[in-house]
Amino acid sequence: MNQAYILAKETYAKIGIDTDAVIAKLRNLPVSLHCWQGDDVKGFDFKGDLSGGIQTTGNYPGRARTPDELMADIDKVLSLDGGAHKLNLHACYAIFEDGEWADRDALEPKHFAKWVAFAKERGMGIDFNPTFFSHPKANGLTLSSPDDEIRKFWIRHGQACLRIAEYFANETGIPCVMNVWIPDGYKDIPADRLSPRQRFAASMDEILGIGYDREKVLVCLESKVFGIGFESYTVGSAEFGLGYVLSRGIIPLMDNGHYHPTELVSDKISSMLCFAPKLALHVTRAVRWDSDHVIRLDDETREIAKEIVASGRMDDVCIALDYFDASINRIAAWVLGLRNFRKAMLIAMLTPHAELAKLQAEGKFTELMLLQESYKEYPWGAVWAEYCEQCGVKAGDEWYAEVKDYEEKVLAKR
Ligand code: RNT
Ligand code: ZN
Repeated sequence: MNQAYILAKETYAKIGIDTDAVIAKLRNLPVSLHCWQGDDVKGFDFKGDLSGGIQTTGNYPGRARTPDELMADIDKVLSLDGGAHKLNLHACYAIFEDGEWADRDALEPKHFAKWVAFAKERGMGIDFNPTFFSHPKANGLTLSSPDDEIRKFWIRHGQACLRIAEYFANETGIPCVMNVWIPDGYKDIPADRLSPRQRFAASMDEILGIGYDREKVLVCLESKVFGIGFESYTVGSAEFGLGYVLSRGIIPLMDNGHYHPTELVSDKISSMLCFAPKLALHVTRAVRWDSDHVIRLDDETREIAKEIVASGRMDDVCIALDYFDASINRIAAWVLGLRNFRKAMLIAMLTPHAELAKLQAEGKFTELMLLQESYKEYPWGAVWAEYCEQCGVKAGDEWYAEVKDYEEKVLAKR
């Protein structure tokens, strides 16, 4: 045990924080790792461009082009972050063998058998997302489409995904968080905002109507304020999402890129937890729009982590990452965002929230500000270094040497 950690442990003990217990808890915190950072959200089932009003920018070399390449990259990422993970897949990452192919409405568990084997070997659960974009039938509306044929196609896709999600849970023995996000919306002012929303709700009801084990599959709905090309209206707005999930007993999912720039998800977490037994998050970083930049250890990331921990409901919050940057080394991007989020969680877990809450309740706002600022100087870096050591990963920025090596030996050859 290093000297800096011994001193840090003493410092934190004085404010009632057991750093060893925090390290153990952080190690067990499952963070759902999005597979789509490795290949710019391309997937394996269609060759076309990414659609749905989301965009990856940059053309750094080394993108994963095949399931094997993506799996190898994920392994690299996992090896550089201590702690527990889940694997977060999109339906477009189905793996077809021997020239076989299935459209989105005909996907079956067998198309994900390789992912199951991959996750099981690594002791991970799997989370899942139906893919309602990057598809010829996703040129306009999907689950909210006025065209019955299109709408039914996407309903069948949602149903197929529900069966696959249950298969993941059965195979891994870990519940699968299945998140629904549709890009549906309009660029310009719609004449009818209501009908698409009514159709979306009806389609969701039809998807959920096939029945599934609610203990095994945790269905979420992710809302959004706007997308590129969908600036005036999104069908699945925040209010739609909240109304739908609470009335159907499913889980709200908040992506912190999906709100107006001055709205903060950190402030929304506690409101959701008042009414929803569980909450899911997509942690990302939005720069002026839902740009999905790599997560930094910035104020809002720290505040989101603080709200999760201070609520005392950490186990009710399903945490997933959602960013995709193709302008820098993709593995480094993946690892930086993942480790930054974990650092934010560590800092939050090293904070005496009950003591601060007491100051708030007593109206001692001067002392509250004083301590909130003072704790920023506490030696969390030494605890992070110890955490990394216990997990067998490199602290500081030394992990980057391994990424560079991988870049030269593997990525450069793609
Ligand atoms: C889009 C949503 C959604 C996607 C992924 C790829 O704005 O955030 O979660 O990023 O499903
Ligand atoms: Zn998201």
